[in-house]
Amino acid sequence: MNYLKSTISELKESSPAQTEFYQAVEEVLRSLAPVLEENNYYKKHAIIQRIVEPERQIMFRIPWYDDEGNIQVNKGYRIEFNSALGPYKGGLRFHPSVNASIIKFLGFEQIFKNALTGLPIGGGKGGANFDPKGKSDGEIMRFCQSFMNELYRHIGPNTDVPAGDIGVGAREIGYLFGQYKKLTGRYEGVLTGKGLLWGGSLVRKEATGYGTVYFADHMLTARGENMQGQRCLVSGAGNVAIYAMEKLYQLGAIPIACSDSTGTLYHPQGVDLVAIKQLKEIQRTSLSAYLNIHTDAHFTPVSDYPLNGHAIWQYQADAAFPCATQNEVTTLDAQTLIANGCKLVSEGANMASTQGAVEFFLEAGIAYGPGKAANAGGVATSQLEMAQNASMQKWTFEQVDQQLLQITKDIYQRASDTAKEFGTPGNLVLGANIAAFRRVADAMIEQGVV
Ligand code: NDP
Ligand code: 2IT
Repeated sequence: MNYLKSTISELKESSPAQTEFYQAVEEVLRSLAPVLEENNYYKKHAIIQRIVEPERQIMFRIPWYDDEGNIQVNKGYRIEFNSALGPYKGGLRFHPSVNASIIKFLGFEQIFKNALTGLPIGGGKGGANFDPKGKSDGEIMRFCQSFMNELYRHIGPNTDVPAGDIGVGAREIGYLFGQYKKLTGRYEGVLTGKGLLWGGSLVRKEATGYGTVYFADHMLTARGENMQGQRCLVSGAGNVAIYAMEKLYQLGAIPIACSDSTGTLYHPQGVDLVAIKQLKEIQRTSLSAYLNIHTDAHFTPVSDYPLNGHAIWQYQADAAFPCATQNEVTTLDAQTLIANGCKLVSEGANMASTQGAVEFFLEAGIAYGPGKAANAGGVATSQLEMAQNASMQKWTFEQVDQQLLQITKDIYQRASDTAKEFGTPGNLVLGANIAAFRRVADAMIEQGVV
């Protein structure tokens, strides 16, 4: 594994202080040992050195006026990481924790995730260190407009197509699209996750959550089981978590807990999804307000739980769906889950589990779907939105949902077959990473040294 050590140490020199990025690279490179060590082909083409370096990184100033008339300044990013398989594609994250490392890890993951879908999309990611919490609608709009004042010159329906991620949903995509249109005079599919009245696709809103549950179902089917009656923990209470819970109910499973940045909600009879949508999608408030509706539920504030673990993973359940953010499942959390009988983890969030937690799941032999395979339904449906925009068509909910189901099945099959090919059946981390890498690397080689 010399190439692993040397790559990481070179990255530490050339791109200092990017911990999350090193973590994402290390996870992929560990899996690639069997393909890299067995022949010289990829080495000869310097594929590893090329694939860890973004094709282009854009960093920019975002000045905007708050409601008091003060000028605020944020930092914006767009990383156009790899275009071997298609136009750069990936979301935008607005969160105070955003920095070059976070955007780079997300962009790196996106290359492989997008490759796994089998669709013609390259990898990119962007965002800003902007905190949408407590901001008025006017402030959100002015921020989005200022963000687009720079971004518009770098994106386009055949070059780079951003979408949502943490802190960026339909409202923000609307303001971003409006400003793009104002600046360019073009009405085109430059963003995905658009509203249904103006070029959006049915099922895109639901796709990541639904897809993560479909992926779980494929893992269970291969083990002769299904989702019926499974008691589930779903972290987060945003776009991915809400629609994961919706699909769980549709498949006869029971989400018994969810969480947000203020704490964890536990409702053993099954979380009331209508109430959650009202609190999180409409009122945009803390989950603790759920107790005003259901006095028998339990809420644990974030501050009441030790730092190296997360309250949601302490509850006994059959399956876990981390759908909030990176590194939200630690080794301690993984041990707790397994000790309590959890037999499936399907990641809606990107890099939801730490390296230690991943190793623990693999050793325990549970069904483990890593984010880049399990949450790819979101970006896949974005590509379906691009296809509808380009052909000026609008498909029905059922047409899109059927394709989403089939794409998640194909991703599962690709990862599972590749794991078998390399003698580690069931190891979907290795299977997903190798299957995706071969597609991207082979396309890069065929396109020459560019
Ligand atoms: P949202 O902003 O809609 O929701 C995020 C949820 O997670 C919120 O409930 C938020 O709490 C909580 N959360 C976020 N960051 C933290 C944190 N640092 N600590 C505690 N809680 C946190 O984002 P999405 O649902 O879109 O994204 C969730 C995850 O899924 C991310 O990892 C994203 O990268 C990944 N993903 C998203 C896709 C998409 O299509 N949107 C596609 C594929 C992956 P609060 O409500 O208090 O803010
Ligand atoms: O992480 C992801 O895959 C996303 N945030 C969605 C990307 C997209 O382009 O739909």
